[in-house]
Amino acid sequence: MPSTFSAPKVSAWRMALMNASPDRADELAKRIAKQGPLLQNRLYRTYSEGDQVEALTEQLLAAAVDIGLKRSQELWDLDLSRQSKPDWHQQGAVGYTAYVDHFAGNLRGVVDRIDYLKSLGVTYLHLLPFFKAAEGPNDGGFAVANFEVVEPRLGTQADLQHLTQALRTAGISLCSDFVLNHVAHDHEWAVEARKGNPEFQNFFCMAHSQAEVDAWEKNLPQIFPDTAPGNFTYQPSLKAWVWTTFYPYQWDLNYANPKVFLEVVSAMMRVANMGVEAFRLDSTAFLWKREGTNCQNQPEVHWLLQAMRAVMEIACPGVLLKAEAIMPTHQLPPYFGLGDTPGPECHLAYHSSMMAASWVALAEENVSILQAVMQNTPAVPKGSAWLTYVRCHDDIGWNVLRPEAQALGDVNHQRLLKASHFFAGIAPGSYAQGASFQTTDLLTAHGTNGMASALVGMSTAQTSVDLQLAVDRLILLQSLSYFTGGLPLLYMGDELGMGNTAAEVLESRQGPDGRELHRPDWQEGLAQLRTQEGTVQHRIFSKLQAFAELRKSLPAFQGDVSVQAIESKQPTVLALQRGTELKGFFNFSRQKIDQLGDDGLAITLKPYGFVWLQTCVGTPARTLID
Ligand code: OTU
Repeated sequence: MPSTFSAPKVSAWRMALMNASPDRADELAKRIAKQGPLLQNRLYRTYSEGDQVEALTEQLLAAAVDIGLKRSQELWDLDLSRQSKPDWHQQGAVGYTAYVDHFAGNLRGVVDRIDYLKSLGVTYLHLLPFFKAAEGPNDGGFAVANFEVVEPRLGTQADLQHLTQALRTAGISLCSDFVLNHVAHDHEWAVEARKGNPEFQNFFCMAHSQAEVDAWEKNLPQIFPDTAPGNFTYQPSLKAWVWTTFYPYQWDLNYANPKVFLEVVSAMMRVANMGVEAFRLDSTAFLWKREGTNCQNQPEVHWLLQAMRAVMEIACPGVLLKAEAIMPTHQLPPYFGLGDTPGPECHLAYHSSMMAASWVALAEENVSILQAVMQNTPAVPKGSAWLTYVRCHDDIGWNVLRPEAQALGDVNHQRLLKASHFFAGIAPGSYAQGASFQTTDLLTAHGTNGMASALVGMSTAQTSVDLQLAVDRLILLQSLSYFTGGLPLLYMGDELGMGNTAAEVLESRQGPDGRELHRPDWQEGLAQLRTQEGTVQHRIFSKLQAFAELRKSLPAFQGDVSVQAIESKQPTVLALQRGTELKGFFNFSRQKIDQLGDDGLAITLKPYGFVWLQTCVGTPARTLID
């Protein structure tokens, strides 16, 4: 296929700078001087062919300059202030994630919830995909038909603009998903491809024979083995199999074609100019396909993310990049630019292993896997931070824990299987009311669905003692997330102990996706209870408020301060050290633990209790919260 690239005769971005106001031109030129060589280097590593890389660099720089020049004065100034204070997002950050429709009906409704978010100390709001989604089933908006047009069901471009402004005034950054790996089958690129346009056919990954499909499949895992088996979908109009890692209507993009990278990054920058301050880079791990591998976490993924970061640093340096790579612990650090593919990469990354392991610890009343995960978690580079969470809109995936389980002697992942049965409520003695996800084979652990409150036993509690224990479990998990994270993220409803989606609502939802179980609609009644002392809602909500306050007030909670597992005398207790002055103890058992610790520390933890301590040399340890 002939390259669509050729280097322009006169550099477009140099021309643009010459015609721009001197202050912006100077600043953009400075940023290009700093980031340009890095950008070009990462593109060389990815695409190797010289001419092509030079042309691509030129076009990316032209796009970045264009965005920089068009940035509103407010956003331009924000960039400058964040450049001079790169740790702006590091202190006291608290995140919240929600579907726009379930949370507030539409984007305008979200504006009305800002005070509520502020009362929880939220500084970062991730709204699940709100750009135009595929007609029909669309994976909760993750099948994106247009990267830049707001989904009409949820509002207009003006509503988005208004929301970003209102959030910013309240000190909250809006995070938007940016689905990097695929587009919807009715995105114009896919439509053009189906019409026979070779330029757009080259935007997608395709196989041209069953044998080719089989050769790839040999090494590929399946994300939705029950509802979307396989990784390819035959397209009669193309006489080819389109690569579809997720659902058949989500077509994987071909990043081996530099045009794809250019188009995607350009669209992302235009969205940044709408006032979005952070991007959740969905399914980052899958962007590069390489024969003979599982096509995940390939080095090119990191070179491309670093190139993306460099472009964003030129156009809109105040914007954060967050990696969504639901991968085993040892695969995560490279998304911060650590390891064999070094360089500035994402500011934030989901710690999915810590999340899953904290649930295993609860099921087993044993912290060994969780402790191993913490031991395998390196300190993050300056300016970056782990995103910690208890639940999100997806299932809890157990397979990310295989390496730790295996290293502890669980070669067949029986412990993970047991945990998944426990939370599906099918293990004897289980208090949980979740459901297995993509697991028709009961002998494999894939994922578990359910709202946190249902998984900790709030919905099965028969007595006030049961309920108390269930709430304690929920608070324990949140206390770990808030203690450990640089950005702890709450999933809508968990701050109120909201239960699973009601059965009749589930029936009305489109598509057979089990994850709808934990996508309930907002319940105003529960929200009202949060201010009434003695209610479960008040207990949970006020605890979260207290966590947020502490995180704001102590420098040791800065996002890049390292957290380490320290010796714990009890197999049910996780002990952590944060920086030099904080310690946290988390009891995952229903037994009270007496006299934990040494060094003069005599700690008692109630069932599912925890404590955060401030320990300064020479003074007795001070309890911050328990
Ligand atoms: C992400 O998910 C999204 O969070 C899901 O909601 C989407 O369905 C998916 O991408 C496709 O866009 O592995 O790194 O429940 O954990 O699909 C990408 C399984 C992912 C998800 C998994 C995840």
